[in-house]
Amino acid sequence: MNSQHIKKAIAGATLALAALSAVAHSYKLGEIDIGHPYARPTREGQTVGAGYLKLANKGPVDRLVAASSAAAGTVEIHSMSMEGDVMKMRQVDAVEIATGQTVELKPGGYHLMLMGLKTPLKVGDQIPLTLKFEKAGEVVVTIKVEEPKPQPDAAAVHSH
Ligand SMILES: [Cu+2]
Repeated sequence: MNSQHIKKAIAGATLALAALSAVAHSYKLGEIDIGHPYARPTREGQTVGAGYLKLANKGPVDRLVAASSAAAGTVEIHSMSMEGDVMKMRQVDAVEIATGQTVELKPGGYHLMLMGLKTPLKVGDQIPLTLKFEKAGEVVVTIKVEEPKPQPDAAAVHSH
């Protein structure tokens, strides 16, 4: 194999990987895996939405420090926690992901607040999102807008 062939083989393998990750809807930035970025649809006139994803870190401790999207004026990193019996949401500077740790941004916990949405989020929409990590740098992922899945457990609890 001459170097030209090797280059072609590498390009082919890279394409195959890209196709695979598109199906799985996950992304990789250095040692950080970004799994399944998604958001819920928003109502007409609602200018704020929330984005969720999973961060798994196999490398040195890192921090998600910023996010931005062409679909929103600004994207803030928020946490949610119970204070007494009230759910409080507040902006945080960063989400730390220790070595070997997986941090899930999910309803009721950390999330990305999409502020100043230009149009409501509709099921099936795909929104670009740039994530910035302190050490790993930046990566662009796609947020998919999905209908909330019915929770079988919640349904069982609510049926009398
Ligand atoms: Cu929030």
